[in-house]
This record gives sequence, C-alpha cells and structure tokens, in this order.
Amino acid sequence: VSGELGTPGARRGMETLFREQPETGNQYLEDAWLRSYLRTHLPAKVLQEVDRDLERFGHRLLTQIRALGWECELNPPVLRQYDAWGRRVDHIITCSAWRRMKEIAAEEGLVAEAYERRYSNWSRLHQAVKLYLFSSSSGGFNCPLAMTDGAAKVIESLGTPGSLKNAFGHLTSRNPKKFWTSGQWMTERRGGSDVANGTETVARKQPDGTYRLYGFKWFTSAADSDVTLTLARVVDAEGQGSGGLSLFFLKVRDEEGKLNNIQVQRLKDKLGTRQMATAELWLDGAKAELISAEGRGVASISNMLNITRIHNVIGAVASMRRMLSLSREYARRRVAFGKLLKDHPLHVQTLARMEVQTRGAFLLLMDIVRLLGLTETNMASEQDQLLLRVLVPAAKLYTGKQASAVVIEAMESFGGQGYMEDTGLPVIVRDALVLSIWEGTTNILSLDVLRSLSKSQGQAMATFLSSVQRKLDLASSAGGLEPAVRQMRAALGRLEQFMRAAGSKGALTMELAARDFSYTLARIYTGALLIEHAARPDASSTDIATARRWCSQELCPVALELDNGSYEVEAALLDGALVDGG
Ligand code: UCC
Ligand code: FAD
Repeated sequence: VSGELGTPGARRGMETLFREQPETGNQYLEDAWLRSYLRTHLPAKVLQEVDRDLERFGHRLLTQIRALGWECELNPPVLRQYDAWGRRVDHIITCSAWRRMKEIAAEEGLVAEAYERRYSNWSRLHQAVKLYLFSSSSGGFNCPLAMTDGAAKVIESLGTPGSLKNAFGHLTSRNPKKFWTSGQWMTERRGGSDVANGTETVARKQPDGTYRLYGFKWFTSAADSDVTLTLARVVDAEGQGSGGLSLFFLKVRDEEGKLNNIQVQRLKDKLGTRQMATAELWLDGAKAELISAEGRGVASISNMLNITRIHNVIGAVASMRRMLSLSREYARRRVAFGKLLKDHPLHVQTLARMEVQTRGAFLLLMDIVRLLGLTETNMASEQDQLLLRVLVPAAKLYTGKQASAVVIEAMESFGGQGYMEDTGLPVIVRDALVLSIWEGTTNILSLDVLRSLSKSQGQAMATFLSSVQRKLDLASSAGGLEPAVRQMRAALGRLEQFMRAAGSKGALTMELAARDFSYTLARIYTGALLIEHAARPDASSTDIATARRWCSQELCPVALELDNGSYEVEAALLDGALVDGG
C-alpha cells in the first residue's frame, strides 16, 4: 500500500479526498432556521445582545471547543481502583479536555444563564440555544450540565432552603473555580423505569439529623460530579421502611477529596457517550441530606426529570442539525457519476426529508423552552403550564426517535466514510442512540404523557387542542398553507374522535394506545408550530414547503391504529402470541 501511495497519481487521488472533507464554519451563523426563529420571537433589545453572544460563542466552538470535544472522545475516563500501595482509592481519571469543558461551561454560563434571568422569560431560551450549539462539540459534557441544571431546578423549586444555598450558588456559578456539577442517581438493578418499586437503597437517620445511605446505584452518569440528587427509602432502627421514596442531596467527596463512603464498582462499558464516566456505585453509609418531604421523593425529583428531558430534546435536535450540516457540506464536495451529490435529485430529496424533521423538532424545542421561561418568571398562564407538562415527555420521546432515524440516515449520506470511526460521524450516531433510553424510555414517557393528561382531568388535553386550533386559525389565510391547515384540521378531528371512543373503553385501550397517542400529539403540535412559523409575513417559500411536507405525513397514527383494532383485547392477545413465537 505504501508503494502505491508513493506514486504521483495516487497522491493526486488523496488530495481529491481531502477536498471532500466536510468543513463547517460558525454553527450559529450557518443555522438559518435558528436565526429566523430568534428574529421572529425575541424582543429587539434581547435579540441584539443574544445575537452577539451566540456569534461569539459560535466562533469559540469552532476554534476551541470542538477540538476539546474530540479529545474527550479519544481519552475516555478510566477507573483507578487502587493506588500503588494497595489502598482503595476509586479514582475516576478524566482527561484535561473534559476538565476544561467544565471551566468553559461555567465561563459561558451554560447553567447560570437560566437562573440569572437577565433577559427575564427569554433567558431559558438563550440558555437552550447555547446548549444546542454546544451539544455536538461538548465531548459529552452536555450530560453533566443537564443534571446540574436539573439539580439547581429542584433546589430552586424547594425555595432554596438555607442548607442548600451554598450548593445552589456552586451549581449556578460562572466562576470555573467555584462551579459544581451534579449527578442524578435514580436507577437501581431492579428498575430504572419502575423506580418506586425498584429502589432498594435505604436511608438511616443520624443523631445530627443527617442520613446515611446504603445501597447500590446501577447507572450513575458523570460520576466525577461534585454532588448528586438520589432516592432512598427511610428506614428506622429495625429496618422498617416508610411508604415511598425520599429525595436526598449529597456531596460525592469530602473537602480532602475522599469519597463519601461510596465505592465505585466499575465504569460501564457503553455503546456511546464514552467520553463521560457512567459508574456502578455502592453507597456504604454515604452522608446525605433529606431534601423532600419523607415519601415524596419521586414527585420531588420530577422537577429534575423535566429539565433533563428538555436537555435530551436539545441533544436530539443538535445531533440532527450537526449531521445534516455535515451532510450538506459533503454533498457540495463529493462527486459521483460525474456530478456533485448536491446535483443528484434523489440524494437531495433524502437530505430534504431529514431537514424537515430537524426543523420541526427545533421548533418544538423552542416552544418548550419559551413556555419554561414563562413559568420561571411567573408569566405563564395555567394553560401554559399544563401545555408544558404534556409537551416535555411527548417531545423527549418523539425527538429521541427522530434523532436515531435521522443520524443513521445522515451517516449513510456519506457512503462508506460515514461508517469510519475517525471521521467522528459514528460518535454522533452512537451518542444519539441513547436519547430514547435514558431519562425514561419511549414507552415510559408515553405513559407519562397519559399521566400528565389524566392528572389535569381533561384540562391539559383541552388546552392542547385549543392551542393548536388557535395557531391554525391565525394562519388559515396565509398563502400556500391551505393544504397543511386542512390536513391539520382533519387530524385534530380524528384525534377528538379517538378521545371520545377511548373514553368509553377500558384502561387497556389507552395503555396500548399510549405510544401512538404521544406520537400523534408530537406530530400535530409540531405541525401547528411549523404552520405558525410559515405564516409570518416574511416567511420564505421553503418555510411554507416545510410546513406542508410535515403536515402531509400521517398526523394521527392513533386514530389509524384504533380503526385497525390495534387496541382491542384480541390484538393484545395476538401481540403476546406473536412475541412468544406462537
Ligand atoms: O437516565 C438518567 C440520566 C442520564 C444522563 C443525563 C442525560 C441528560 C440529557 C443529556 C443531553 C443529551 S437519570 C434516570 C432517569 N430515570 C427516569 O427517567 C425514570 C423513568 N421512570 C419514570 O419516569 C416514572 O414515570 C417515575 C419513576 C417518574 C414515576 O413512576 P411511578 O412510581 O409510577 O409514579 P407515580 O406514582 O405516578 O408518580 C409519583 C408522583 C405523582 O405525583 P403525586 O404523588 O402528587 O400524584 C406524579 O404526578 O410524581 C409525579 N410525577 C411527575 N410530576 C411523576 N412524573 C412526573 C413528571 N414528569 N412531572 C411532574
Ligand atoms: P427497564 O425498566 O427494565 O425497561 C426495559 C424495557 O421495558 C424498556 O424498553 C421499557 O420501555 C419497557 N418497559 C418497562 N416498563 C414498561 C411499562 N410499564 N410499559 C411498557 N413498557 C415498559 N440512570 C440514572 O439514574 N442515572 C444516570 O446517570 C444514568 N445514566 C445512564 C447512562 C446511560 C448511558 C444509560 C444507557 C442509562 C443510564 N441510566 C441512568 C439509566 C436509565 O435511565 C435507565 O436505563 C432507563 O430509565 C431504563 O431503565 P431500565 O434500564 O431499568 O429498563
């Protein structure tokens, strides 16, 4: 091979390949869809400042952060369990780039921004956009940031009690020397979905009012974090437990860096997110502070879940956008059958379909963080809050699936190069595949969508429907959108029909319908957002095409499957027989 490479002809061939390497510039400046959203929604003064910050950050990503992210991928964390003298140390060794990411996260206020609220209700959106830009270059550091944000949110929603003021200050600090990250230790061996029944960790109260935790946490990501929130069952001296789980805050290490009666059993050997340490941990008397009412742990940690699930959506949209930007660049350079890929209509159609998915997901994300910003500044109506509660699980589950499909399709758009490890493309693919597993699987999130609706006794569903209706009414006279609005109205009608039909059936119907129902909500709501965006006076023809294409897919799969009898007892029995191989 080296002989062949030595020939002049072969060298020319290599140069051709170099020219094909897709190169992207300032992500912010290149993201026309993002910028058009910001121009449409942000007040002028906020836009001016945010725009400046994002352009600067886009430059920093390009010139500094992306290379650090790649270094994190090349130098995954390792566990050193013993020191040279046989002492158990359980040291998780991270690379310098990973530690630098932590400093950068603080400097850029990637958590702080959301809590300082210098742009009032728009601060959340500003933060989310920065995280969206950061995500694919972060070398997995978006994971600890998600959990840190979630922990800060829990503490804030508890009214930032005196004992947690200091921690809150660290979690939301812009000072790299002060900034802490948090973990989220929920999953145990017997259950990551069914946390309430699967948690075996117990908490024993100490004379000083603190607790000692004993148990085994099966998945703990960013295990190098400074602090964590975790769940345990409070037991008395006889080992008798109270009803539910309780929520605890703990510091992972003491002032001298010694672990808080925690042993690291091993680091997980993961398909992706390998830049970040996910550990199995034994808690052997870890000192902790009870921060929820006893037995209210699951409800209390749900504030964290809703934030980390939004980060999951950010990660999903970011991975789609990143892969597509690279695909687009590649199509402008790579020649096949005598012309550039971008001049092959079938190739361009493949990319355009992914672009529609990505744009839809992006608007859904933006609307969620817009609503979150309103709730955090006491500007949200009751309807806004209900809508947010439904949209978070629906968006998490839907964009997780979109991201898996889009990144795999986008990988194929590079041909064989897409499958080559050192292009970095497989990293994006692997890291995207976890998005539908962690932070609650698709089915669990579908059941959470149902939970959110049933808890409001119909109000959340009514709000959802009227919110979509309002967007359609406002857009109905905009040119070129009529077919999309018609399809949306038809889908809404079928959804309402489904709701009426399901109301007269048993609980099994809704359980079997949960996934299709959640997909329906995500598709319909996203359709309404795309229509709204395309109805702006300065909308372009591609904005209109995006809305039309989105709305021409099956918007109401749940009605279709109801008609197919998929939610009947007989269908469930047949599902069982099919799975059993009978
Ligand atoms: O995977 C993890 C971290 C990965 C790394 C971080 C990545 C971040 C993204 C990075 C960017 C790329 S951490 C582990 C995540 N684990 C899960 O998500 C657990 C999945 N299981 C569930 O979500 C379940 O639904 C449970 C455990 C939350 C609840 O199940 P139960 O026991 O059946 O729950 P209940 O009894 O229905 O709910 C208990 C209470 C209720 O309130 P009350 O008691 O007032 O009626 C519920 O309404 O909790 C309330 N609740 C909620 N409230 C439950 N879920 C929610 C919610 N989402 N929002 C508000
Ligand atoms: P199970 O609960 O056993 O689920 C198995 C399957 O059954 C799933 O497909 C699920 O959808 C389905 N299922 C379960 N119940 C139902 C039902 N009622 N109806 C229909 N289907 C159902 N956890 C943490 O706490 N902290 C972390 O930092 C963390 N980091 C992680 C990092 C990685 C890379 C991964 C992969 C996981 C991490 N997790 C973490 C764990 C993760 O949150 C759980 O794996 C996830 O919530 C699923 O739980 P489980 O693995 O126990 O699956």
